Amino acid sequence: MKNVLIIGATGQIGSELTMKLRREYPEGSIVAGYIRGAEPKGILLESGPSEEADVCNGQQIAEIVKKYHIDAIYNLAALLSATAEKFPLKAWDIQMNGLINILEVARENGCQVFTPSSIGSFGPSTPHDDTPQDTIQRPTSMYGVTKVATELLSDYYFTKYGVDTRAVRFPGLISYTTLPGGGTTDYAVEIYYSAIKGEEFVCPIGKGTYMDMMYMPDALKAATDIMEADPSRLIHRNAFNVASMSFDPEGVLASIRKYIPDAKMRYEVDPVRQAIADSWPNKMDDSCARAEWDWKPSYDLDEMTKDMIKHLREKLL
Ligand code: AKB
Repeated sequence: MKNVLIIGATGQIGSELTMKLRREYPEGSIVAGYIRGAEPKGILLESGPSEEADVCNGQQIAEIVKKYHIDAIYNLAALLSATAEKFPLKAWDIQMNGLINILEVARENGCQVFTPSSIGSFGPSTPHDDTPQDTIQRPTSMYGVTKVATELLSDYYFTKYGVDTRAVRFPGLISYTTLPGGGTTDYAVEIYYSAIKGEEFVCPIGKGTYMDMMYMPDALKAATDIMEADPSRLIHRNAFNVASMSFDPEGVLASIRKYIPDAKMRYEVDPVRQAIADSWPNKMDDSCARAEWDWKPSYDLDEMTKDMIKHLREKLL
């Protein structure tokens, strides 16, 4: 994999994935794809090519793929779960019509494609503990509906046309570089910012609500390792459960208090986010990813907290 197009390169995952790929493939073109109003800035702009790449504009994507001889596309364009509940048609348009544009371009140009799925692809009837790789997927949110359809459509393009589609089901992702926006798991990032600023955190997710979470370096490793995995070992493709930690708001607060003892939190539960969180797994079983492409995370909750606090202190204080 040498020439890569990242669609959504200025978002939470894209901003860090683009930089990682540029470090790992200095000889290739790692193109930062953005939409108008979310242009790359600073090091992201200066360290490599960038192009306007609207997932809903198949022609625009095809031109970029041809111009840079793109081998792989990371399709990270999505409205996250809480925002998708507000704008379900827009979420459908970006996540489904956008995806089919990408898959068609990939089919015509021989590209590999990564379109992430999520813990959001599961629903209330899914087993919530040790959620298996292959299990019931009947989500009740628009985000979840699009994520299940993403998995199916990506598998379809692989079996029908041989497009090399691969993906993981991301947990809530925690990072200090770019804030997420509109997700159910965003609280697990925001609580760190509040603690560093000495502000009381108002938590929109209720006590005892466990969800899978992951630190960004592990998420980026999952995204690149699955794309480089030996295809002869892959029994699954779209998409693998990947897990590293599971906690509720009390758990992350307790971890932060090991470093910032006076960190404060109170609850003001948002019913929309809470309903989504309640329908998602408490903790996924990722043994297929471990067996088929040697997935292994590096960070647990306390290791992540230590690193987050160190970097956020440098960034914010
Ligand atoms: C969200 O909360 O919507 C996302 C996700 C888990 O996919 N972070």
